[in-house]
Amino acid sequence: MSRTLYTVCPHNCPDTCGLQVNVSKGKVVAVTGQKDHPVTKGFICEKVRHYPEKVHSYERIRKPLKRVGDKGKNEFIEISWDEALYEISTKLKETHERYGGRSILPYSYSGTIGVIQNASMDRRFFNRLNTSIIDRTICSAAGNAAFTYTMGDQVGLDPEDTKDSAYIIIWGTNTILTNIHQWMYIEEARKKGAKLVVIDIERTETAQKADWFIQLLPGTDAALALGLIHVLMDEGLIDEAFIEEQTIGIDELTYRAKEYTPEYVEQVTGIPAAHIRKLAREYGSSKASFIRIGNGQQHHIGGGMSTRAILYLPALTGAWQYPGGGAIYFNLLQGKVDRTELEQPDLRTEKAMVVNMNLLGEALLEKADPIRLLFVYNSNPASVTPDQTAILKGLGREDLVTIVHEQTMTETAKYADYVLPATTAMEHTDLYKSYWHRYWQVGRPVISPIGEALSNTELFRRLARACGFTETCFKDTDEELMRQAVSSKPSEWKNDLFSGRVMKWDPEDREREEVEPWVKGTYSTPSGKIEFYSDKMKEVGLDPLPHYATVKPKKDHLWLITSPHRRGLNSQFLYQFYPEKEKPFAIIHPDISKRYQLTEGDWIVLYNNKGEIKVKVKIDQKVFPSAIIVRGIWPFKAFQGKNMNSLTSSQLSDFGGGATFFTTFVQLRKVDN
Ligand SMILES: Nc1nc2c(c(=O)[nH]1)N[C@H]1C(S)=C(S)[C@@H](COP(=O)(O)OP(=O)(O)OC[C@H]3O[C@@H](n4cnc5c(=O)[nH]c(N)nc54)[C@H](O)[C@@H]3O)O[C@H]1N2
Ligand SMILES: Nc1nc2c(c(=O)[nH]1)N[C@H]1C(S)=C(S)[C@@H](COP(=O)(O)OP(=O)(O)OC[C@H]3O[C@@H](n4cnc5c(=O)[nH]c(N)nc54)[C@H](O)[C@@H]3O)O[C@H]1N2
Ligand code: SF4
Ligand SMILES: [Mo]
Repeated sequence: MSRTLYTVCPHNCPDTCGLQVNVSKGKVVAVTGQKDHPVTKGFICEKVRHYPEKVHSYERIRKPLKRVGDKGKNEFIEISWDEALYEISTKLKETHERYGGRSILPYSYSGTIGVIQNASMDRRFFNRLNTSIIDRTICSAAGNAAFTYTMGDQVGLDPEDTKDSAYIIIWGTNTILTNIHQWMYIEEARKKGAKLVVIDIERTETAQKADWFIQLLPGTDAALALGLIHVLMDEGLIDEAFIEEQTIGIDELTYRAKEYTPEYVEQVTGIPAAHIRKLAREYGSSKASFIRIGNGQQHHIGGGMSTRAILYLPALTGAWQYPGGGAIYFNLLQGKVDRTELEQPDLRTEKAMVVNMNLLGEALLEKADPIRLLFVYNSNPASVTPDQTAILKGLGREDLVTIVHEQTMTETAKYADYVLPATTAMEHTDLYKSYWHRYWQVGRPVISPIGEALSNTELFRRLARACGFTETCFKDTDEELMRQAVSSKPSEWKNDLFSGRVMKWDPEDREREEVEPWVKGTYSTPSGKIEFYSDKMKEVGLDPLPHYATVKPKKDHLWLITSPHRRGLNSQFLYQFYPEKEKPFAIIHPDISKRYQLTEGDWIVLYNNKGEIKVKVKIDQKVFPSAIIVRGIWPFKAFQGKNMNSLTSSQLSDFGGGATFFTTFVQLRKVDN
């Protein structure tokens, strides 16, 4: 007999699904979608249906481990938690005393995006130690900055409204893979007659299902958006009243957009001018038009400007005013978490040194003011961060103390001095809030921790005690932390939430104007309006208007696009369940296979000034001829002791300090097996 329990998917995925978990004899035996969750509706992705194997995998770390072999060699002995806490707290205190808090770098990101396990007790702990902090730029920093400059915040539609959208553009996202429930709303809208356009460099699973697939050259989205703006203006397809009331800078924008004629944009993007005109006309003549802005167009050097230019489209047509009209990128504004109480920034008494997380390799190799202790949790930087060779070199430093809190022996954990066992969402408590839909939910453990695993909050509570921190905030329980995260919300709403209900924020529209600023037309930009022209950008030395900046591969160089894999979730899952069947491969266009005399199944080496990697070839028309696609962030055993992030660019985006994984260029040569 199994019991049916409920919790929430913790992964960095917009859908934040409610999960139905069957538990028998203390083990998770099946995971499916929660049927009465208004967005999940009983359906989840294939990855998480594999949770029983993931949670109970023999690969789970069960006890604290201490390194006995060389760094990176995966040689450890088991120690007790008492020993681990004593030794680690001693190292933290010693490092702090000798070199100052700035020599300690905590590195965490999105292993779980649950509110308290992602950021609460850990932040308090590191604030108290005055450590350095990371700038959290690896995912959407450039796009977020574009939203802030343009609309004042990360605003967006309620995805439930997109079932009423009349014209839909999926722009640089592979929605069927990366946001499956958005796809379900789009299907509903299409049944009611909506047209779907997909703009991508690859004819992806999502593109194949579109009414119209528009393929463009990588990194040219800003030019396309400006071309559409040009046509919308030229043909009077803009909403003058909305622009007058809710925006500033239309004259400057008009002047800028003049340069982007469809003929010029054709040369840049490879999209025929007639198609650019047609797209603008269709988009502009539909009121409730919706753009799902993806991260693919953003993970480029021009990612800030391209996101900003795309975001102008619903402001020009006034689409925001209509149910199902507008855009969604990362919906971060809705139902804010009370962060100050959770993270206690006042515990910090010194200004923190900030390290851009995309430049971790550089930071670890910095000699002048070195990082002496690295504390990794909730992330796998050796695998997911660009400039992998530098990171591995940094992690190999004999004088660096590395502590990793993890569920399994990741590429990062192999380099640790101490590896501490971490619980999964099945074993700990958390409060969940999506960055796409508007529902909140509490997840409580459905099984006991595997081995001696501890949650993030419990680890930092215990470390605080071991360090002798006496502030009462280090004693807060998970229940207290969750309540602090929503302290400003009404009690009846909270009572329902903590009793286990799936709760929408906000059913009574208490925050509507703030979450949907177009309702009243007041934005949190300096002018209070949508800023087509931004003085703030000018002040910091940026172009106050959007533009397209050329990035072209040199002769014989090809774009390398390492987009997400269906069976992976960033560095998790891939290779775990089908290690024999599942191998990475490089998808190339027939033009490239001809040029290099390659046939399907041949081996090639991809190389650039950062390194080289051997990979098997697949030939497919669906790729842009000048791009190679290798999907997924693979464990190193799938290649030769590294993965594609040993080739990806560590240059930062035009603004926001963002990652530019997809503006990577490689050359290729054929090799024997
Ligand atoms: N080449 C390339 N690289 C990329 C990307 C790409 O498209 N291409 N995408 C980038 C993007 S968008 C992102 S967001 C980043 C994501 O990078 P990460 O945030 O590092 O992503 P994950 O691999 O999901 O999670 C990291 C680790 O967290 C651990 N973990 C899970 N839950 C917990 C927990 O409760 N406690 C602790 N202590 N650990 C836990 C998991 O076991 C996993 O090893 O990767 C980036 N890297
Ligand atoms: N299955 C699965 N789901 C995931 C993840 C995963 O690893 N696996 N990761 C999660 C995370 S952290 C994130 S941030 C999201 C990301 O999910 P999305 O927002 O979908 O972004 P990406 O998948 O990075 O890229 C989407 C598409 O952009 C295309 N692309 C690349 N360059 C360009 C370009 O220059 N222009 C245009 N128009 N398109 C381009 C790629 O071909 C790809 O199809 O997905 C989340 N969901
Ligand atoms: S990974 Fe995404 S789609 Fe899959 S169960 Fe989790 S939230 Fe849902
Ligand atoms: Mo991400």
